[in-house]
Amino acid sequence: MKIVDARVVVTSPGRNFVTLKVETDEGVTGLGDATLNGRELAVVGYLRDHVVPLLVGTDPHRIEDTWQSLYRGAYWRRGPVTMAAIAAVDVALWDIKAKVAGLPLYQLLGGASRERVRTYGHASGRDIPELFDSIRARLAEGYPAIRVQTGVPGLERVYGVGHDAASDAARPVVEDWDTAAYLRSLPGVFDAVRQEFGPELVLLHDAHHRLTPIQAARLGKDLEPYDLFWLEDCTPAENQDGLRLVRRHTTTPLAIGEVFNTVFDYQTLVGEQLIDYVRSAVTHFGGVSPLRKLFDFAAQHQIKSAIHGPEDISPVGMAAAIHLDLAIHNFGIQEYAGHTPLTHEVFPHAYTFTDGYLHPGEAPGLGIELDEELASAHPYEPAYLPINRLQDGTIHDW
Ligand code: EZ4
Ligand code: CO
Repeated sequence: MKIVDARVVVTSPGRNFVTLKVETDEGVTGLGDATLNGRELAVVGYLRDHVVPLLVGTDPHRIEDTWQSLYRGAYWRRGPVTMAAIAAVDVALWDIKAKVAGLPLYQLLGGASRERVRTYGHASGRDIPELFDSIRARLAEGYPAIRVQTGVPGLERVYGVGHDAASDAARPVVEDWDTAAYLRSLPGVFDAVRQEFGPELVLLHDAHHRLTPIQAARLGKDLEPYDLFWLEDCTPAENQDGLRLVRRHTTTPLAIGEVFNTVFDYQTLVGEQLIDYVRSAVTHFGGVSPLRKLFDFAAQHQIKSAIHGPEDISPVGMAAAIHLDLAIHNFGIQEYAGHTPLTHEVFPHAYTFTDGYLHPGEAPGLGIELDEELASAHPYEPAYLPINRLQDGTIHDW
């Protein structure tokens, strides 16, 4: 079997998605997601100009060898553009292999370790009443776990609260930040949520890398009474040493990794068990092959999976995630923000979301297709993630 062509399709059925379609001489095709929110076209160029020409003529069954040749052969290691491009190839080749085998991908990854995949959804509100309405909406959709984000008193516009959480303008929108006000207000928000919704609802919170280690340690301690499932991205975790301090001071579980793209980013965090959940996405981590290896490394330290699943992971990336979630032993939870109805039409899929749980379905391969005609009717639209400024104008981490 040989790869005869590979094409990159960019479509924007609500937001931008980059998809690689690999074609073989036997007519079997595979899809991979290469979407890098706000930097989409960098990955398109990487794939079109430097990866597709290398794929044509190779054997699609040699997934590991192809992965290693793209990773090592580039000489320039790691980074989100490279790893998103390699991820798209890896996932497309797994799709082809599983289709040829006539099996859903999870069967090739060891088979199902559970019946269904638990998810969490997003609730947010500028104030408590708006937040409660949002939580009730997620509960009505069946979500068994909910990420809670709120406005901060005195701030006009906070990331992910009361508007589209990601790429929503052709230039970055400016949002506000004030760490002291946030640290003062958030414990009261969780107190109100617990009083309204009781002790059993599974609650999460994302700090979007905004805190220093000592601030994160304080927040973790202050949130302990509210029994969070996790506190996510409490600090910019590329400073891995900082997590030692956070960890010494709080028993609030920690989740990190959506911006990481190789296992090397996790050496200290996993090796010293400084976190509880690894958050990388198939799409940004070089694909199913390396993410599976990360989960095996994490398992040695009783750390579980929590694959990143915002709206900007395409249904192709989501499908790959759900197959992995079903197969691995140390599954924790799957983020699932859902997609617009038009996105589901552009990417018809076998996976299902029922009562808050996902299942990859039983179609051979990833169980996903791309309606190229519909995709081409919704072309790329320039869009950027917002930026964050303190009240004096200083740029801040998210
Ligand atoms: O900010 O996917 O946990 N989810 C998140 C997301 C990310 C976006 C960035 O593209 O933090 O909302
Ligand atoms: Co996050």
